[in-house]
Amino acid sequence: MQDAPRGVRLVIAIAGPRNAGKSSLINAITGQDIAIVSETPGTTTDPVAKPYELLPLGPVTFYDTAGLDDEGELGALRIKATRKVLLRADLCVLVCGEGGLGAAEQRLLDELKELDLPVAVAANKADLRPPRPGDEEFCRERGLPFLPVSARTGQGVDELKRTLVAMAPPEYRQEPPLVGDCIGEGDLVLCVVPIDLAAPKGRLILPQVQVLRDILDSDGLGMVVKEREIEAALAGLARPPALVVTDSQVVLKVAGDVPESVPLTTFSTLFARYKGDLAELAAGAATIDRLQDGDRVLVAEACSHHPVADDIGRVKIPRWFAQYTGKELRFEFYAGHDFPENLEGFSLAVHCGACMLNRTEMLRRIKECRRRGVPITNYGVAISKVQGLLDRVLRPFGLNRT
Ligand SMILES: Nc1nc2c(ncn2[C@@H]2O[C@H](COP(=O)(O)OP(=O)(O)OP(=O)(O)O)[C@@H](O)[C@H]2O)c(=O)[nH]1
Ligand SMILES: [Mg+2]
Repeated sequence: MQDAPRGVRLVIAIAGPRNAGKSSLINAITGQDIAIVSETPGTTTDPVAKPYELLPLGPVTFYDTAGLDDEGELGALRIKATRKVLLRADLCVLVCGEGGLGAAEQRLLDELKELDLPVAVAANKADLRPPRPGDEEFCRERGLPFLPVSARTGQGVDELKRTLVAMAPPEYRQEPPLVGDCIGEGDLVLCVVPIDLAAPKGRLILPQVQVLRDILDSDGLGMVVKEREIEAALAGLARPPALVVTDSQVVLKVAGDVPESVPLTTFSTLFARYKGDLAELAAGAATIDRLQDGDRVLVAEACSHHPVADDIGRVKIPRWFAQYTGKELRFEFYAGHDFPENLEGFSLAVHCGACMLNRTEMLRRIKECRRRGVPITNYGVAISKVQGLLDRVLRPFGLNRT
């Protein structure tokens, strides 16, 4: 747990006035006596990091901090250190004790909201007296979670943990499964991998390898064929595969060869779910139906590779889009780590499969598109859409979603 890279650990800052019970609350959350507690205000003087496994989220770091109402010259320095922790945190819990939310705490809450920092208010010492209705109302008006808790009795602590998990930015929630949730032990998955000009010499590409590995991790049976061998492969099987996963570029042919009763999806659809947000990318693909003559479509790739003759992003996508929509679209190609500045002018962004990006980065791009009002989809989902097969390749997840 201690080995999780810093970047993937969610940082949760615990702040509030002295003696509110910040250190006690960290102990109550973690179920350990790791933070020093005393009835003397000003016990915690420096920010202290406490690693913890907050399930189902994963590794997090709680920061215990000095009271925000500390006094004197040293107090001012401590407050400064606490604020620094707050500014770098992913989430914040404002703990208040007997005094409830004072003017200083109210100001801080407004400031944190301004900074877009998700914050929950823990009204601690609920065993001594009920929280003040005015405090709850203050939080409700601002859409902030307000939880009566007691570090002493444990009241409300589980609810606080659940709230923190729900508040975490989506990229910190546990990785969704790749394919394992769609198959059971002993199930056969038929993978269709075309070996064409774009295929690298002597190896499979990373998404194919990852899917095969996930099948093995799930105690499934993986079988790999080229698109020409599907019929022969199916004919030789004693029972139909539990799932067929194909490269999107040949999805039309594969859909013809695989009976409707056999679940079919594409590597890109699996990765849209695993690396991004399948619902959002599918909604983005649906906007292809609304494209008009002259609309600008951004084709974005995470890494720059030398384009080959039938390059998927530069050649095949524009051709398939033109055939499907019958419109004169203007495609612009972009490779690199950031989206272009003037993203607003695009009617749609079509992103590559993001095999070189991690989930956090891909979700950041999806978020950026959403904030700037540009629908986004990815290569594979878009290809299934323009081949008329989007519903079919999404179906396995509808059936297996719990
Ligand atoms: N009754 C009751 N007492 C509590 C509760 N939580 C903390 N206390 C007591 O409040 C006092 C202060 O607790 P701490 O956890 O040290 O408070 P803190 O916010 O970390 O204080 P500083 O580090 O001094 O800023 C201690 O005497 C705790 O035992 C609670 O839920 N109920
Ligand atoms: Mg303390």
